[in-house]
Amino acid sequence: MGFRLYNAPQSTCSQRVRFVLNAKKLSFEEVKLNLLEGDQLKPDYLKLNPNGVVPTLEHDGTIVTDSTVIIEYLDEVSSAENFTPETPAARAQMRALMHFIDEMPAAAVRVPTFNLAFLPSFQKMSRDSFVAMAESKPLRREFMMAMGQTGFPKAEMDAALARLRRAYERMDTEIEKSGGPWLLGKKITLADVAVMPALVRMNDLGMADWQDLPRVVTWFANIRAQPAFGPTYYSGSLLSERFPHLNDKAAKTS
Ligand SMILES: N[C@@H](CCC(=O)N[C@@H](CS)C(=O)NCC(=O)O)C(=O)O
Repeated sequence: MGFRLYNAPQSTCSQRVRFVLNAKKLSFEEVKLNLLEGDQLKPDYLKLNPNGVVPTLEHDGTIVTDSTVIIEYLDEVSSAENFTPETPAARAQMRALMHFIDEMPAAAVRVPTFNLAFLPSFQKMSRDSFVAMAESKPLRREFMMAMGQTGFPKAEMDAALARLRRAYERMDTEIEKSGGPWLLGKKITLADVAVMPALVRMNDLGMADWQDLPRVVTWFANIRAQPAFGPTYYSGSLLSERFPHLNDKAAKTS
């Protein structure tokens, strides 16, 4: 089996896929795209992924897009280190959580990410180049225009942080209900993998707002201790490594 992953080191969606590939010990060719330079919007890449985003997986000629779809695909084609529960009821519960994760923390995390890390690059652009860049994005045009070159306003940043906080509280409730240590109980599932990058990102930004939720604190320590974590977050995968100005911000919580 030949796997080729088009992705970006710091992309949270890419990190989900790298984690599953690494956990399953599937070797893959990694094609790194520079998102700030617009590699994801080049015609050849848009043929693979018309949304103009990473990640995209190529597997023996089959193209799979969207990180949650890709990690489910990988779990279907490789039985090593299974991440999907056995019963239809538990699988439904996992997928429902993955939808919640995509709608809440995975979407909300883009606001602090853009405001704190990417904005300085966008501020250096002329208005015309910024608008042209935003308009060239099939999926994120409106998001980019809403942010503009001054960043999301405080109210929007606060709302995103509140949505993230509600997601940590939901994680806490799920872990309590399942008996933990993972979201669905004793075994790590794709739901844990799906939410992982949002927490890693917020921790990297010095905004790990779950310290009063001990179940989530333990969950975070557990996922970071997984053998697949190190190879997934290889050097250069954290935003603070690429944008050193982030290190001037609040001290890291953990
Ligand atoms: N639902 C998609 C979202 C993919 C996505 O938003 N990718 C971001 C990086 S995490 C991206 O490529 N952004 C490039 C851009 O906004 O131009 C998935 O989960 O794969």
